[in-house]
Amino acid sequence: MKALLNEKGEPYEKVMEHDGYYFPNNLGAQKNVNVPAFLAGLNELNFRDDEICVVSYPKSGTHWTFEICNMLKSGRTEFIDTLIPIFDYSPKEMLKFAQSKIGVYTSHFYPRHMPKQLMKTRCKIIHVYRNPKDVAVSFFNFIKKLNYVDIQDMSFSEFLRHFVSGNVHCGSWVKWIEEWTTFKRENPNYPLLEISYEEMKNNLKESVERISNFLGLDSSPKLVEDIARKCDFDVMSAHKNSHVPERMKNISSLENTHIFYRKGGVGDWKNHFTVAENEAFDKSMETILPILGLKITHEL
Ligand code: PPS
Repeated sequence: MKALLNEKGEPYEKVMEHDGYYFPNNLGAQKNVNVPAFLAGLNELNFRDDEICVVSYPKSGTHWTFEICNMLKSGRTEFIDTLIPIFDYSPKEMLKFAQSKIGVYTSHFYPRHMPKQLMKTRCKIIHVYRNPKDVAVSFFNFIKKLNYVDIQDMSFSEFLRHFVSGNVHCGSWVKWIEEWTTFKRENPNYPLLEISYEEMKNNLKESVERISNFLGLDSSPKLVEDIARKCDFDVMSAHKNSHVPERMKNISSLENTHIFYRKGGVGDWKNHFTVAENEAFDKSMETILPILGLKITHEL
């Protein structure tokens, strides 16, 4: 167990440090879990090769991409109204339910922490990524809503410093992206699609089509169009806010709000970063972004 400290030296969130990664303290919806034993438990799960996993650094479009994949796979434009299956947080019974009914998962893990059988079976992986400035803003606003994180008095400026140095759960954005881009480079034949939040925002229909093609599904143009319409932020967030899962109460005291849906746009960082912070952030990323090899878009 490790406490992430704020700039006054006080703990603001508890994480589990293991193998170079900050796992959440509520792995599998349980407290103080032994991380190696938890990962070994995930390694016992078996997967079919038509199953899919969306991997992402937090706040990059996980829920959005999950719903799209589920609709494409099922051929029906129905949302999943429970908390989505995620290897990091879902209780075992939820993952088992997902295995029997859905076959689409999500995760914020590094490649080496993913369930071994999923990788061995070569389940399709979709890596959704988002520009780090909007990720930082979304992350900050999200964890303010969590009842187990104590950042009510923290400014965005302070949070940004923690985000940049990797003093947040799941660690540094750069390191996370590096881990997955390295995996892709070293495993060029692994079925993995990289898609950006901004690309989806810019043209959702085309993005749904791209995901469908990658999954090898022969989706009709009507299905693709219906999914794009249904997963538009306004439509999707309105549905989610009127179907708040019961288990949300375990993580947030906000009532009648689906805390995973906020503004759903590109460029909200402009309302949070000062000019100086923006310049410093750009400078710190100057040499790193080209090495990561992903097209990062900060505005549309
Ligand atoms: S999490 O907690 O890591 O799983 O969060 P994640 O789902 O990755 O990201 C949450 C952000 O995605 C936005 N979102 C959407 N944007 C556009 N269209 C749709 N349909 C959509 N659904 C979710 C959500 O609002 C969060 O971003 P912010 O910027 O905070 O609004």
